[in-house]
Amino acid sequence: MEMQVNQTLISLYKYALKIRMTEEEIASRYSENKMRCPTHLSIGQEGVAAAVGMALTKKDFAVSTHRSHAHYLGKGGDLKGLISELYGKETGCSGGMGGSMHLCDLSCGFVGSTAIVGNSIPIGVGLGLSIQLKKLDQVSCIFLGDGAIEEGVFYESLNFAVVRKLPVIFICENNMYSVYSSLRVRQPKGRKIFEMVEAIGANVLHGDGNDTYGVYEKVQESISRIKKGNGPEFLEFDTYRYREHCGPNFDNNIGYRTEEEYLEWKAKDPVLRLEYEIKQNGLSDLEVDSIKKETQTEINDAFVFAEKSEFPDYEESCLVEYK
Ligand SMILES: Cc1ncc(C[n+]2csc(CCOP(=O)(O)OP(=O)(O)O)c2C)c(N)n1
Ligand SMILES: [Mg+2]
Repeated sequence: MEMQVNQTLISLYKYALKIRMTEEEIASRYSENKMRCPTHLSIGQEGVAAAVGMALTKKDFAVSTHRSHAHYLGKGGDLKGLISELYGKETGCSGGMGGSMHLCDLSCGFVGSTAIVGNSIPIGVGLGLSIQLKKLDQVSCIFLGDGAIEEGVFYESLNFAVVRKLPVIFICENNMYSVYSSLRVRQPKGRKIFEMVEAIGANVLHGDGNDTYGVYEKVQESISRIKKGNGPEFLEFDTYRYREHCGPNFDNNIGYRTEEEYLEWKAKDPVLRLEYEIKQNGLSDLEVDSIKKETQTEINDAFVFAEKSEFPDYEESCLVEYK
């Protein structure tokens, strides 16, 4: 009997792999100095972005943070638009004037990302309010990190979303760090983020962010509860970034975290786990290799496109004229 191949698992793998390979390519070309914007990579954290992106529909809204390439691509954001944006070209998703931290693709509901930690949270809640007022069958998704929990605006926005029962899904990627500071020195000992949020009145879930299929199932269940009018949900997923906070390098040598911790997380790699799972599901090595080749071709094309594109018009890009 032919094995039933789980198409969802394959799609999750394709999304996660595309995010991983795109960011590996960015990292390997970064020193060419053609991408001149600060760049926060999600390598190691792809599972959540792939799963949430797949569980959302194109009509659903999403807003994100400084670390947003993965969220943008997971939601279906245009790859050429992303790479051109990093190159500062006019074909970039923000016209080449935003850079890595200001991504946007309205054609798939990715409303925007911003560099100010916590800044996009009230925007996502406002989008939720607009959905409720217009009685639309959509949700608004807010990606945030564990560091954004320390911003006052998080509490105001969450409180409002709870009181108004807004169709908002908060996705908190807990990678345990805010730049070089671990959670231990930033938040009270023993206090779990999701438990604290539950006390504020949202429905909460907590899970392994590197179990992509598990994240997908949790997000789907959550969205269906939100669409019944039950109010916002807050999902916290544990995960880990492999590289430095900002930039393409590794920085475990500078002392804020240990090589052992990094290796422990690497052993739980979300992309490799998906690859293992699809092979268990019946995909051959050859089929997996061809997915990788196709993905690399798409990425190479996007870089060629970006390099060939023009920079934005100087006059137009100078919004303020200094005399
Ligand atoms: C309001 C504000 N404060 C500080 C910063 C500097 N900053 C940029 S990213 C970052 C870390 C945020 O950590 P987290 O939310 O956990 O996201 P992660 O980088 O781990 O993905 C900080 C403090 C900022 N951009 N905005
Ligand atoms: Mg963090």
